[in-house]
Amino acid sequence: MSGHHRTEISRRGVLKGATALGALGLLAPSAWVNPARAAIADGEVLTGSHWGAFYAKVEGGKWVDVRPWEGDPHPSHQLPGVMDSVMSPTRIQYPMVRRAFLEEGPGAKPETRGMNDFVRVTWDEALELVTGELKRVSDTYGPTGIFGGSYGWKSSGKLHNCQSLLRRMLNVGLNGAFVNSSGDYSTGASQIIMPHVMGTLEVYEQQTVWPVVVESTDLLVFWGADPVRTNQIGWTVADHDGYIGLEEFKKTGKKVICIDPWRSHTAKFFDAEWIPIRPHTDVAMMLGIAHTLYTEELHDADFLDEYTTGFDKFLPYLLGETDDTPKTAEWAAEICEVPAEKIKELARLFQSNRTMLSSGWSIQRQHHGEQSHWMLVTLASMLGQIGLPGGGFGLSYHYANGGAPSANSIVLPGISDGGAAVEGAAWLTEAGAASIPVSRVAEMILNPGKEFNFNGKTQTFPDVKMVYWVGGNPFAHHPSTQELIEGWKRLETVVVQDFQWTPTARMADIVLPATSAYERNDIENVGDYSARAIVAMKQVIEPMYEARNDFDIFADLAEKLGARDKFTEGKDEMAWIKGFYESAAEQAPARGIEVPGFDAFWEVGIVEFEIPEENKQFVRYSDFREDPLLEPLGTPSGLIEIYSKNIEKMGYDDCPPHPMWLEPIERLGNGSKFPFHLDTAHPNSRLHSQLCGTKLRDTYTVAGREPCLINPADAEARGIVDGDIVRVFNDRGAILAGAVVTDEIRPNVIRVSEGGWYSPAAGSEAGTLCEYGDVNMLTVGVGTSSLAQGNCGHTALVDVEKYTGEAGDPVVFTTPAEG
Ligand code: PGD
Repeated sequence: MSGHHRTEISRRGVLKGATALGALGLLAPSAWVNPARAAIADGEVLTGSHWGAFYAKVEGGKWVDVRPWEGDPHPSHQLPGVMDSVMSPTRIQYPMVRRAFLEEGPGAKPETRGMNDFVRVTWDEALELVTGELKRVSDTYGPTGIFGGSYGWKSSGKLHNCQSLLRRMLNVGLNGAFVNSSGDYSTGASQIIMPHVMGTLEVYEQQTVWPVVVESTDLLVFWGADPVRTNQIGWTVADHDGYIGLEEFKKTGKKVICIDPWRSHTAKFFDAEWIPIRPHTDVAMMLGIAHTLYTEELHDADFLDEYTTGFDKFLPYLLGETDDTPKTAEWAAEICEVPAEKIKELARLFQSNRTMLSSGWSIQRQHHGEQSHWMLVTLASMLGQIGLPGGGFGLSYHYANGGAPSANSIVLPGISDGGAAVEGAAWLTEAGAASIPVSRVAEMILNPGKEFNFNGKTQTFPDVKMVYWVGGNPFAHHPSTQELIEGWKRLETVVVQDFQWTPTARMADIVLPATSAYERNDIENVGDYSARAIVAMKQVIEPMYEARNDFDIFADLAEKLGARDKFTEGKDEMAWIKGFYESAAEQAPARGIEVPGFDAFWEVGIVEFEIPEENKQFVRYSDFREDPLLEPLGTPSGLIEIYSKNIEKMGYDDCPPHPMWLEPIERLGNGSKFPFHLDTAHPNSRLHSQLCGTKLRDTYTVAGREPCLINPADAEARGIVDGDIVRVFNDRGAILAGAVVTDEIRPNVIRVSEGGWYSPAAGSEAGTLCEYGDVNMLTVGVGTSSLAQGNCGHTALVDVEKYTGEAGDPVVFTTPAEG
């Protein structure tokens, strides 16, 4: 495998902004190159992925090597796994149908889902079956019988967005008669509470850029954030420019603090001060800091006056006037296990330095997660540095390279879900049943007709009988796998379309093999925040086995539903891609840049854009700070809402109108019989569950299982040594994992990354012991609160013991038997 070394950014030999046209002028006018011919020619093909842009080396029609794009300042070590995912044994090769479903009909023997007993069928048979089920379920159960709100990280690319394509097919083919979903599993709580507090989603917004942080921030705090690990991936094609900022900041030698139960990659990278907080107690710690600031008169009263509303309503709570509990550093220390003196020291340190509080999303992906970022904003408001260079707070430095300065670029549109064209869709939405907050999927299937609250509205769960999942892996991502297993039993039909035999595919009735992103053509922006290039995601190899593009599968289904033309709009793959590029190119004159024509762009494969100097100076909320009247926030008051009248009106017990410490359903130190908190943060060598089926797994598994980090004191007390197979369990379920004994994790916390594929023992019914390490066997299924109904993927107390029973090889990494 060649070159995963770092590449100097100055070595970029690629076209830049306005110079692009000139350089292209030197090229001979390009005739249209048949993408299939390009794909099978030997040589290197430039393409893009969540892990970055890279060259795929092709020999004799086979993909044999991978090399990062030279414009990538910090290539991900996961690229070899990306290549392997295309040919791994976990590849879905043919359309398959669960035997009992095929032989006995929809809904037959649901307990055999997950037992890997499939029958191979032809594409024709498979598509007939799917169309038949779409019609039958919709005719029998009406417009809310089918769930098409399928969620997941899919692959990059503006055309082959399988989730939009699924909904497009349901919109044009069934006139929108399906249940959709809103929100995501990443920021379920924050993306609902932040608009009430800051007037924006906040979590997906550009941050004060790294050059400003490097220059002006004195103290950089990572509060439950690990950008060195998590910036490997992006939603579009990762640029990795955030690493330039991290490295520049490191060179300054300025102070970095990591508040985290684990000594993270970032803590090690900076040799930061590590504050090993007890999980789920961050709000208490923030309150302790806030109380110190107030009582020591270190808070910025002028900032609170001018830029916020409701501090006066929050203060009596902080001081304990409303509940007889002053939120002192000592009170906080009891809860969070950070010494009171340290909490006070932090208050003084934050106040006396230009401090950037950079938070990740784990502290909101938990029960009552809404409070965490609300309290962080309140704390930052008391410090009064929001809108100053290098001060305030940031909720996206750890994601997709937030804080990397933005280029003066054009932005691509993508395939639409076709919803706008659906006649009669309005009545569905009005019925309030057409969409659910995404992480309520198991609750929905199990509780048709049940009322639930969501951000001020009361809605009713529909009665879903058929699920169609693409581009996601709920049997890895959904907290409380058991609830999903129970829910699945209520379903008559499950269709899964993927290129990997994921646990979700194994739980399906009809499995359709999709192409991977490297067996088709597409186009994508590079850099979610920097948007510094557009890359042609050229097809690397011909589709393997019988895999077909999601676009073609859905076009065929639309045809069978009488709506092919509405689905394709008469355009094929390359016509769509060209259309997206040309529509983006229309933005160029207004931005004062020139871009090559489509054919020239496709030939070269990438176009890069300049980053203007002023974008290297961007300070989030500086406009608001300069003039809060002319540049108000999008909140009802135009100010930062420490107290929200809108939330007050909703009257939720589990989300009061100002930030509060609310006991989570489970946490350490609150009388549970389970002595460990399970930290389920994102993996270092996977993207959620993607690449779990590849050779990359061999680089991190322990005894063939997902690693389980455990503190030496805890391990010793249980007779566990490094390399042991351990059983992690609670009343909800049990998983096997491989012990890694390390003092990089604090006592009473163990860490198993999310995204491990769920693997019940061979031939056993789903819901039993998972032999690999799907943490969601152990997490709670409740929503964060009535406000956001986000997922609580980090909420789980467990016990752990040395495992002495039979431990089979996880069956999930083999190809299911074919009848
Ligand atoms: P992925 O592994 O990315 O996980 O959950 P998500 O379902 O997004 O799944 C994507 C699937 O899409 C893979 O099976 C892949 O093979 C398939 N796929 C990729 N490309 C294509 C394509 O072109 N066509 C088709 N048909 N399929 C394709 C992630 C979710 O997990 C997220 S975003 C978060 S933030 C949550 N994190 C946690 C957590 O921290 N802790 C816990 N306990 N649980 C979590 N769950 C959530």
